[in-house]
This record gives sequence, C-alpha cells and structure tokens, in this order.
Amino acid sequence: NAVRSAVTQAAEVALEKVAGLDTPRAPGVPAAKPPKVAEPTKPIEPLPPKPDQTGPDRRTPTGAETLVTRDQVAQQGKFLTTSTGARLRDTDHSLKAGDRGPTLLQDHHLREKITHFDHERIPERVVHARGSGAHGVFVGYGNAKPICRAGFLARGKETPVFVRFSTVLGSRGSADTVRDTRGFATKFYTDEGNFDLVANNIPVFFVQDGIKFPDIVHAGKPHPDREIPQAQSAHDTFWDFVSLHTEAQHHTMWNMSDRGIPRSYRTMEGFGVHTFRTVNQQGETALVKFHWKPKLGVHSLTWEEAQLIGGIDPDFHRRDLADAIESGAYPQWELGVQVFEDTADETFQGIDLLDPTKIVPEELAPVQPIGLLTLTGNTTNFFAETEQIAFHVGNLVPGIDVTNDPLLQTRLFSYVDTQLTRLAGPNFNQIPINRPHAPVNDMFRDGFHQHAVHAGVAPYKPNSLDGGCPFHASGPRDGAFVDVPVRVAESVKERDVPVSFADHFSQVRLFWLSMTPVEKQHIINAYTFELSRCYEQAIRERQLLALARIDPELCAEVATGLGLPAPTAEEALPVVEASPALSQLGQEWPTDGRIIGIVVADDGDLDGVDDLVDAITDHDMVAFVIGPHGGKLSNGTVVQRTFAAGRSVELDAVLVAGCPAPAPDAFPVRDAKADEPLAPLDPRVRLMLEECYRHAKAIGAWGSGIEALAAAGVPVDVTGVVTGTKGSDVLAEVEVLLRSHRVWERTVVG
Ligand code: HDE
Repeated sequence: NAVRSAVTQAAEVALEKVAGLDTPRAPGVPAAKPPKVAEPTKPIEPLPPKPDQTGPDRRTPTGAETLVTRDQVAQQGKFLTTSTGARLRDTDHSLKAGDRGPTLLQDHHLREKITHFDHERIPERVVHARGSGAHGVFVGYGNAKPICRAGFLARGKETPVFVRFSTVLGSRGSADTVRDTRGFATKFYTDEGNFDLVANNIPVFFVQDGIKFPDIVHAGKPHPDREIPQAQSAHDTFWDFVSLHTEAQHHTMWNMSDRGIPRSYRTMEGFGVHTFRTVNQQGETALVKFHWKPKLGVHSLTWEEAQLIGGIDPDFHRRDLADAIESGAYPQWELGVQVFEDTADETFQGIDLLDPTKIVPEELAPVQPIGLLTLTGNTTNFFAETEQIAFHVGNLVPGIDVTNDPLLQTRLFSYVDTQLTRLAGPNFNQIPINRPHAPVNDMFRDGFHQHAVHAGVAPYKPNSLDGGCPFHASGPRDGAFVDVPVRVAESVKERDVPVSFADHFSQVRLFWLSMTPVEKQHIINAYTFELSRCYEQAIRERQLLALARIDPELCAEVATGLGLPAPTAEEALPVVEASPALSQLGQEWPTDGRIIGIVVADDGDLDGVDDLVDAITDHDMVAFVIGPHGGKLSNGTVVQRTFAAGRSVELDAVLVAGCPAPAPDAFPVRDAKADEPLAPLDPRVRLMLEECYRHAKAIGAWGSGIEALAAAGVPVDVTGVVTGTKGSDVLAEVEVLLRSHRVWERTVVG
C-alpha cells in the first residue's frame, strides 16, 4: 500500500502540471481538424437477431459457455474500437502526410484493420470443404438400454447437437448439387462428453484400408495441372482409380445412383459406415451400424435439375436447409441401429462387419429407431460455427467404442491431425462451437490460441501439490469411458487384408438388382455421362469391364451410349438376392416443406389464387406465386417469383392458373414457337412447364392454364397431369401425387 500511494501521489503532481495545456505542436502546424466527411451512417435502432439465431448471452448457440457477451461480438455496441478497446474517431480515412500525401506506417489502426483482413481465411477442409450447418436437439427413446449405456440415449433425454452436411470433393465455394457423396456429421454435446457421429449419405466407402484414402481423394479432386474439373467425379483420374481399384465399385455405384444428387439435405439418409461396438451397464457388448432415417423420406434431384441448379442457385441445399429452419419446418431424422451379436469372427450371415465396402441388407437386420434428431436453429455466424467445428470419430462416450475396421482405425488418427493445420494448433476444442457441455478437467496446457487461464501448479499426475487433483473416474458408476477388453494380440504383424474382404462385386450387383427400372435408367445415364467426359479410351474400356462383372445389361447400355463394344466378364456373375429397402421409390412420405409454384397471368383467372396459397401454407407446404412482374397482381396477390427469376428446378409441383402471353421485351431474340397456331405463351413459362413435365413433377391446371399446358406441349391425359375447373380440386390431387415425390409412371421407363 505504501508503494501504491507514493506512485499515486507522483502521478497527481504530474497531472497538475499538464492540466490545461494545449497538445504541444510545432510552430506553424494547425491543431487537429475534425474529419471533413461526417459519419456516413446515422445511429438507428439495430435489428434484433433472427428468432432461430438467438442464443443466451453468456453461452454460444450450442450452449457452451463463452467469454464474451453477445453485444460484445455483434455490431451493436455504441462505439467502434480497436481490438484492444481504444475508441476510434475515424475508420474511413488512413493517416497520411497531408490529405493527398503518402500513407504513414505509423497508422496502427490501418495496419491492424488490414492485417486482420489479410488473415481472415483459414485452410479449407482437405475433403468436405463445402458444408452447411445447423443446431438442433436429439431426444433418446430409451430402448437402446439393453445394448448401450450411453446416457444421451436414455428415454426422453434431450441433448443439444450441431450437424454439418457437406459435399466431399469441391472447394468451399463449389455448387451444392454436384454428383458426389454427402457428409452428415453430428456433434452431440452430451453430459458425458462430446460424441461425434461423422457419417455419410452412402453406407459404404471406396477403400477398405485408410492408407488408401489419399489415393482416392487425389483421384477424385481436380487434376493437379489445371485444377479442373471442380467438385465432380466425371474425369479421367477418378475413373482411372476406381476401375483399377475394384473395391471402389460399390461406393461408385451408389454415387451414380440418385443418392449422388439429393433433393435436399432434409431428404437424405445418413450412415455411420463402420461397425461400432456398444457396451451396456453390465459390460456386455454388441456390434452396431448407425443409420439416420429422414422423416421426409429419401428423395433426389434429376440429373438435369442438378446441373441447372449448379448455375441457377449454387447454394440450393444450404438455402433449403436454412429456409426450412427459419420457417419452422424443422427437419427431422430418426437415429437407428442394426444390431449384431459380437461374435469372435465379427461377421453376420457371411458378411464381414469390419469391411466398410459392405452393407448388411435391412431385410436381414432391420434398422431399429433409438432416438429423434430435430434441427431447430440456424447458425449465427457461419465461420465461427460451420467452418470452425471440428469433428472426430474418436470423440466417443461411455457405451460406444470402435472396432478394428481398418478404415475407422486410420480415421481415429486423421481427424485430430487435420485440425492442427486447419485450426492452427492443438486447442481447437476450446473454440466455442467445439466446447463440450460436460465439465472439462484436462491437463493439456499452453499451445497456440490457449484461451483458458489454468490455475494450480501441478498439471501432472500423480501430484501432491494440487491435492492430487484431478482423480480418475473409477468405472461405469462414475461415468468413466471403459475401453472394451477385446482380444487383439494373437496375430502376426503384417501388411495384408483378410480373405473375407476380397469380394468386390457381389454387393454392387445386389444394389443394382434392388433398383426399380427408373432408378436403373438413371444409373445407366450417370455412368454414360461420366465416362463420356473421360478422354482416355483405355479408362472407359476398363470401367466397362468392371460393369460387365456387375451386370451385362448395365454394361451393354453404357457401352451403347459410349459407342463401344460391351465386354463380357470372364467369371460367373455373383448370385445375390435383391434388397428392396435400397430403392428410394415406391413409398409415400409427408409433403411438409414441398414447394408448389402457381403460374399466374395478369389477365388470367386470379380468383382464388390467394386461397390456394393459404391452403398450401396450411398444409405445411410452401407456395410461390410466379408472375410476369414483381410486386402485386391486379387483384392484390403478391408475386414471389417473376418469370425472369423463377425456374422450374425450385419447384416440387406446379399449378397453372393462367396462360401468360409473351412479354414483348422478355426475349430480344424472336421466339419461333410463339408463332405456332396454339395459344401464345411466354417462352419462360413454356420452359418451366416443359421442364416440370420432363422432371416427372406433378402438374395441375384449370381455366386458361389448360391452354398453357397445350402451348407448352404438355399432354393432359397422362398420369401426374391434373386438370379441373377449380384450383382447390386440382391442388388436392397434386398433393396426393407429391406424397410419392415424383410421377415416374409417366416417364418412358416408368
Ligand atoms: Fe472423413 N475426413 N476420412 N470420412 N469425413 C474429414 O476431417 C478421413 C471417411 C467425413 O463436416 C477430414 O475435419 C480419412 C468415411 C465427413 O467437418 C479428414 C478417411 C466417412 C467429414 C478426414 C476418411 C467420412 C469428413 C477433413 C479414411 C463416412 C466432414 C476435415 C480413413 C463415415 C466433417 C476434417 C465436417 C472429414 C479424413 C473416411 C466422413 C481429413 C483419413 C468412411 C462427414 O480428417
């Protein structure tokens, strides 16, 4: 205290001396001027955060504690400051030697602002760079108790989650609708620590051993010389690898199927791929495969839609997810498990459960639902949450353990390692989105970006200086993670693969045989498209040979498309039974969130359009009124999409309430078809109707809308095209059609 008061007294004396003095300046130099340009924005009341983005003040949106309050991190405080808290008088002009002079190095604020900006980007993920995330909650059903003691699966237990969906091959800014595998990674912030289920929308993988992961990724990524093509597999290096490396054929077939182009993240299944080992309270183990089943059913785009959307709305899936959550149409999935006895050979009915290129058909082992995931909140800040989230298959909770699947074993190493570069150091679990909700009491210290101020002097064990703390949890009673004691040491150290992994073709054939004719046609089209984009004849021929080993019809059709002879397989085709559960078609699903367009003309039958919009909304679907111009129509109906901005690919079904004539200025190029003896129709509407028809969407029309169908060449006497006298009757029929997603029956192969 004596020292402190001496210092204070000295400071008071000094202050008295300078009080009242002007800022010293050299002779002839004017006093500091106020800025010539006034603050460009006048203070106004800030907008409140969107309802689905609000988070409690001292917590991150996931619920983990954060060090700063919401106001401190938003653009809402009163004064702009430097990062060290000094208030700024001007952030719009750099400090210069005269208003036309060179900029001065001493302008600390300028340097801080630019330096921070220069370092705003971090390395994107080496795979799964393009992603979209959302917050949600998982509720356990409680029925998993006999096989798994994880607390978050208990009946009615609510656990916050963050889910990140992604494509695999493309860069951060690539299009959402490319043909690719999708990631479906979930972080459960459980009371027992974080559990990450880092899944895909395809249940098998390209390689059986993690050591080959860089090979498949290098083959799938753009060519290293020119860095093309972006975000797709339709190129030589991909097909070179998968045709040589036949264990990749199963995953590739899934990619070529409609699973490679999902309609929405909301209509995708998810698969943990590997077999995991679960443990119950008594220490008994089981083997399980995890599945996510979407409440809205599995549904895909058509290939033409996927390509069009790539240009029209590259953020299609990201937008769809965010819009659905914002509107309160919360997407849901049930978590399910296929359960197998934990036998010494880890096989089930001849299928090696450690082989990640194999599924177990649901007909042999049904998927049993054990909980419900609901996504309820959008991100507040994409970078802080979706970009900085770090998943890791090794984030396990008591009751769930890994198996010896050689792909999973490598993943256990990779997911921590990759964050060291991407998130710059070992403290990434302190980033708010990664913070567990369970108390953390580790002895990891220091390192880049250390945010904790650890107390105590003994971050080692055993210690006596910190009272011996912290202590080991003793077992299940204390909630400790217990490694399952599995026997491992009876073998020889070797680089080899089990004989049971050698069959690369029977399950590919199983998948092919399980498809309906429409789905088979899509697969044929996809192989033909992709191989047509390869330059090397030898690669196409080699892949055709692989197709011959799967199915001669598939091979012949693709070969015809490529203009090549179809090879014959040397060995007999594998004998397998189809698994109807693999088909996406043939079921009915809720129509929640489906988008119905209503095409209107200013002079058409506008009566009842507003009622239709209400009816669609009441049924939890979305209505887009598509009109010739923005704003309102003559009867006051609000237009959501103009003919100029709307495209069929956004819609799940279309209703036509009028026959809009071509707008004189819409297309400067003469439209030949407008001169045909049919009712003249705006060419953009014609395109929309043609596309909806081609993409097997339900179409409804009444009044002059029926003339529009005729002008667009859409037949009215086929399945899935509904005409009537009243819009409400037509809507009712269209809604029924929507339950099966599309009207494949009216297509050539339907
Ligand atoms: Fe990944 N994977 N992976 N993977 N993976 C990554 O981790 C890796 C595999 C999956 O939204 C990376 O943080 C190896 C299978 C998803 O942030 C990286 C192997 C499955 C995501 C990595 C696999 C996946 C990743 C890149 C073979 C389905 C996105 C950035 C041994 C079950 C997670 C990162 C997110 C991300 C490595 C195979 C799914 C490099 C070495 C099989 C959904 O660590």
